[in-house]
Amino acid sequence: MMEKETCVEQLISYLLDVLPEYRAEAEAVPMDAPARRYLLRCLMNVWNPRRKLPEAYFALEQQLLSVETREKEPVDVLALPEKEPGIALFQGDITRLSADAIVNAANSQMLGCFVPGHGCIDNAIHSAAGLRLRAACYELMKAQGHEEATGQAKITPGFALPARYVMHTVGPIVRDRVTEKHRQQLRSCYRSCLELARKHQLRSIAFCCISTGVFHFPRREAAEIAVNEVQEYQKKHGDAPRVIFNVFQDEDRDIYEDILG
Ligand code: AR6
Repeated sequence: MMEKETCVEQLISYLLDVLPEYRAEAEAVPMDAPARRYLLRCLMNVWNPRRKLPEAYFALEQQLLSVETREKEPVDVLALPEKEPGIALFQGDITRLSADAIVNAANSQMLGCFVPGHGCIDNAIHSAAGLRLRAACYELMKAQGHEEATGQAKITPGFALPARYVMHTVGPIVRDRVTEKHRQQLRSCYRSCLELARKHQLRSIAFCCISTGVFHFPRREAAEIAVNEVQEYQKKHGDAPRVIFNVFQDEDRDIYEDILG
């Protein structure tokens, strides 16, 4: 592969060809490697899938992202110790997980996060998987013809991620207090993903803490619902996949440690 920095510059240049409105801003970004890499991420985040990129962009992006994926040291989820039969816990970045599927906390547009450099999981997953993920989501959503309902899930390849698939699910948005409907919708997110996993005969699935960030579902209650739904499902289906609860923050780790004993 060409030098990483050259690769980043080439990818920025491809993106600016289809996003000329960002050219002036991009030119003002200093030439140091971390700033240029961040610029690339931001341009990827704002890319509209109707602006056609050349195949060469996707090929080069795949090269860069797969090197970065290796550098982040993928974690084999089947090697994680189990908290109870069929359930493991992992604290850290979900884009490191080498699982059959990781679960993304999406929104109803289901095209990933368009806010440049945003810290949500949707942004992290799309940025690490590459723009073929947004293109794949765009095709699915175009075929569907309407926004994704809360509690449903869709599956795409993982592209440059170490995970084979990504499941995209839309959790409930909590405004002031949690209602029974919110609880049912959150249960449904977990169940829909587990159903998809079984349908695709997957052996492992890593869930993030759906809805507990931007969507404001209280963490403790969300974790109780998540664990309960997974346990019930695994009890009912002998061929249910191994589940990894992926926590990011210490507070969530403590909650899951407590619930899983
Ligand atoms: N790895 C694992 N977990 C993470 C990571 C990561 N790299 N980054 C964040 N988290 P959120 P939501 C955790 O807000 O509440 C997006 O903009 C984070 O600590 O990402 O379902 C979508 O486009 C939290 O526990 O998702 C939607 O518009 C969890 O991921 C909206 O946010 C979920 O936080 C969805 O909101």
